[in-house]
Amino acid sequence: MTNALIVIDVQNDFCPGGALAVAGGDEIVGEINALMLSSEVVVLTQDWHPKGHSSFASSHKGKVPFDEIEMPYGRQTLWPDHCIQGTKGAKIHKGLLTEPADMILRKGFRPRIDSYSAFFENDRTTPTGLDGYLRTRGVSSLTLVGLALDFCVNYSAQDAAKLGFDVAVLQSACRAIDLNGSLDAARAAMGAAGVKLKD
Ligand code: VGL
Ligand code: ZN
Repeated sequence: MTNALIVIDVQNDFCPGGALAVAGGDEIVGEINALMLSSEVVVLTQDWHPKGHSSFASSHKGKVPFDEIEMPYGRQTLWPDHCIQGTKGAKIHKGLLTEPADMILRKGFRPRIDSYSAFFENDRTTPTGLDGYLRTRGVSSLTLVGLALDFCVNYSAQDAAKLGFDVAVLQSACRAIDLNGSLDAARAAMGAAGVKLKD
């Protein structure tokens, strides 16, 4: 049974000083570096939005960050502009090792749809290709870490469980945005999906 470490969105914009800073987002870097060095398969993900992305509040007249709107694929939280392709904010945090990564998967690059999950975009059907990559490498179990626990880690973990992977989320190596109870809701949803929540 091959295990893969999936490191979600440890990027400058999700760390203190970034556009969508997650409290303590940079504190997890050391623990993740150590995990990478002892993992057989390592995948990093990178939130990678074009300018004017539809998940940005600035792209919708009269909307402010953290409002919600109805998109053709369902409800979407609107965010501050973040992780714009080629900017400093989109770069992987400089403390995070990238040499141990076998693959860096970018997501959220389609202008009209967001992608929290590393497996499917927010319509929950458009695949990113990660499922095929992991299966063809013989991976059957996953350890997820990174940012943010209640959004991209949560969506990725639930999708991975639905796809049949044995999934653990290592919470000590995650930090959350915690928007209107989103952290408790995420933990409950991951638990119901069969994701193992580890401290
Ligand atoms: C994320 C909100 C918007 C995340 C990405 O990485 O959790 N959250 N884009
Ligand atoms: Zn994003």
